[in-house]
Amino acid sequence: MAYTDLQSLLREMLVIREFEETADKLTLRGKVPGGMHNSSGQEAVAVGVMSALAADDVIATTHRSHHHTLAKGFTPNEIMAELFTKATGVSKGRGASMHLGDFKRGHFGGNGIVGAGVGIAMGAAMGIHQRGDKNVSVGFVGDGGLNTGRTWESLNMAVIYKLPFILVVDNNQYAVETFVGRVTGGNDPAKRASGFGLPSFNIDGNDVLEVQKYTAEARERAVAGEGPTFINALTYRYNGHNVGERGQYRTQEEIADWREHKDPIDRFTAYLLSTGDMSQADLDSMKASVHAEIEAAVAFAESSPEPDLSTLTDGVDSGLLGAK
Ligand SMILES: Cc1ncc(C[n+]2csc(CCOP(=O)(O)OP(=O)(O)O)c2C)c(N)n1
Ligand SMILES: [Mg+2]
Repeated sequence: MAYTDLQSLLREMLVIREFEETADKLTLRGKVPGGMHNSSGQEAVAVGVMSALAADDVIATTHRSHHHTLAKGFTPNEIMAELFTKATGVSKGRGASMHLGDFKRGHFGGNGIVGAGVGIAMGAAMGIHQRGDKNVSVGFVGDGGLNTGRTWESLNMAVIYKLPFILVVDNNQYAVETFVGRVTGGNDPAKRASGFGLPSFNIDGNDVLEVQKYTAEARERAVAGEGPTFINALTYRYNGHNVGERGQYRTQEEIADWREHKDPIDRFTAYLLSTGDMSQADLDSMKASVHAEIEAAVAFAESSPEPDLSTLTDGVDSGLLGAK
């Protein structure tokens, strides 16, 4: 089935949700070495941002990066295989869940250092600026990373050099067990950012079209030489911080409220059905094709070979993620 642009946004969010819930179960069964951070609930941030970017724009992300990486156009096969640390994985089985990326496809990696993606993305924006390319670089950070020095040092650099940079806070409201409101002075991220002298917005991160709109406008400003934008996208993480963490620091009522009333996929599905952009039959066939795609990714990962030990140091000297 061919999908319209709007339908494709929904399909990508469904892919992410099913990928994450499947990978979560496989992690509990011991198939994913090192565990993983589930992004269920945060799909609209990833899909909204990425749908407003050009294919050769750059992103750098965090430890919670499957949704960003899938939305950037990487396949469930190569990401699932990486989670299984197989040779066919996007980082050739050497990176696992937190180190997905490929410089050649504009993905400068996830990593385990909270806030580091912002600095990396700002550096990439500096490169784009110096070459005079008409691209943009997006740095993702969590609400926890909103309180690290590097985030603001990077933003300051981006402002003074007018870099083509977008800082996106994937604000799921918790840093492990800590609620954002308890640790964020001023409790208004956009107001804090605006003090650095750039357009700054708090937006609904569970509304995929709102995220797309703000990102598209930020991109337009960036490629026109007008500098960076700060976007704080409010969303919610449904599962524990990482697989196996039970989340006793928040109430079941709070989780149920977000799942039942604010879910980004349910909201967008209802919108598409109500406007006639999609029929129930289209939705059913889309869900079936997503299910088949994720099942195939698991089979691909299961049947892929382990990395060959003799290739262990290949590409290390070049420092490139995904280097041959
Ligand atoms: C510099 C640094 N400090 C602390 C940690 C430990 N740590 C790992 S994830 C995390 C919470 C991050 O929260 P947030 O930025 O909101 O991202 P989320 O997990 O919600 O996606 C912390 C404190 C770390 N990995 N790196
Ligand atoms: Mg968080």
